[in-house]
Amino acid sequence: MAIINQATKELQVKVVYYGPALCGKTTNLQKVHAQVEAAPENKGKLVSLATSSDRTLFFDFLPIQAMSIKGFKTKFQLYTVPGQVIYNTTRQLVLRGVDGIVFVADSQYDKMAENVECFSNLLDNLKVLKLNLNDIPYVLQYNKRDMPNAAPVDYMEYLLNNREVQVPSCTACASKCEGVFETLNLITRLLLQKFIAESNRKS
Ligand SMILES: Nc1nc2c(ncn2[C@@H]2O[C@H](COP(=O)(O)OP(=O)(O)OP(=O)(O)O)[C@@H](O)[C@H]2O)c(=O)[nH]1
Ligand SMILES: [Mg+2]
Repeated sequence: MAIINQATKELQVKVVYYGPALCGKTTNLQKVHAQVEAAPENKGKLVSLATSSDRTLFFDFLPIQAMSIKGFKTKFQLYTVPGQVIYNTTRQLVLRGVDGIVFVADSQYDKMAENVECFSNLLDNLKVLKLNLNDIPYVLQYNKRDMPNAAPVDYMEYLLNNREVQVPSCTACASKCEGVFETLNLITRLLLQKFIAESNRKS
């Protein structure tokens, strides 16, 4: 449910980075923030709520201003959920009103079970919110490609990108800022396509 403000001609979109513990969600936002900060027209501040030794306990939030489209100024709000299983209620809270999802998977072989479990947890949490992933644009990021025990991309596609419609995916090494903006571009493109299709249908 993107917020469209006809008066101010603004489109506000909420993107949630979802994935298992320590897969690199917060790192993605930190890298985006570092670039956004360097651009003077952008005043987005990264807010990390309640972290303890680098673990997200509530969520991170980063607002960024994107391009104008069809006369609308688009504002993206990027959120991360806490990956730790005990914070599931918080994950549901952060997912409320989500427009697009980036599922960040950890490429290390020994994290595959956690990736798969987390993806099914995402479906469960959406169901609790009466949402369906079929209606929500989402992309997959295979992060930590630099790790020596990284699983082949094909295998990760087989495990995680196996729904009726395959979605865009990309590899990343978020800590080196590789793949971070590619991922953001993928989800942005899907969301803007949806917005344009919907506004064409209405007009
Ligand atoms: N080697 C490697 N390390 C990474 C990469 N991306 C992130 N990390 C590291 O992984 C650790 C966890 O990253 P975070 O971004 O805090 O993970 P998170 O998904 O936000 O974790 P939670 O908040 O607990 O859910 C940090 O030490 C990062 O520096 C990567 O691509 N490669
Ligand atoms: Mg985090």
